[in-house]
Amino acid sequence: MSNTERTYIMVKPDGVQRGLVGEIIQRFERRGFKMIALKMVWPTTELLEKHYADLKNRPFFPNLIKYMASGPVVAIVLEGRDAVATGRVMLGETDPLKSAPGTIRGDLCLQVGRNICHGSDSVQNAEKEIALWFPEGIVKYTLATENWIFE
Ligand code: IDP
Ligand code: MG
Repeated sequence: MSNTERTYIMVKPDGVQRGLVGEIIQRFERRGFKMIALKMVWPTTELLEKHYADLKNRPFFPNLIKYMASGPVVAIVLEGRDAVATGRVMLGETDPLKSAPGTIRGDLCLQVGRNICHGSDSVQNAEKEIALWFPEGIVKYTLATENWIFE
């Protein structure tokens, strides 16, 4: 399978509280992505500051960390064809109001500070995020449907 990538997807605290974990996972499963890591974690501010290190000089950074530390998140690693770029397309724009209907943010939320789900923006950042959130590693297995998803 060419262009196989891994991406880090995270249901944010608002997504968990609003009962959207199943809906979000289902969209990726039905698309054909293989889930190779999954856990619930209440992240520390230290972990979140590492995850969002690129944004530390932005005015919204303190609120972002507060929001992300306000409850448990669901951390997911997905594998599949062009997983990083396709994950971002399925997520929609950072601002839910600019997100097309049919995307996760375009269908399920309304405000940038409560945009329910994270997805890695590059293969390099995906690798960093997966190492940060899953130091224990991912699960290796064969997906029985692989030959029905890829020719
Ligand atoms: P992304 O999540 O679409 O990759 P980033 O620019 O990486 O967007 O920003 C990370 C997160 O920070 C966003 O998902 C959102 O929760 C929050 N954020 C980004 N821009 C703003 C803003 O202008 N106001 C409030 N929160 C923001
Ligand atoms: Mg980002």
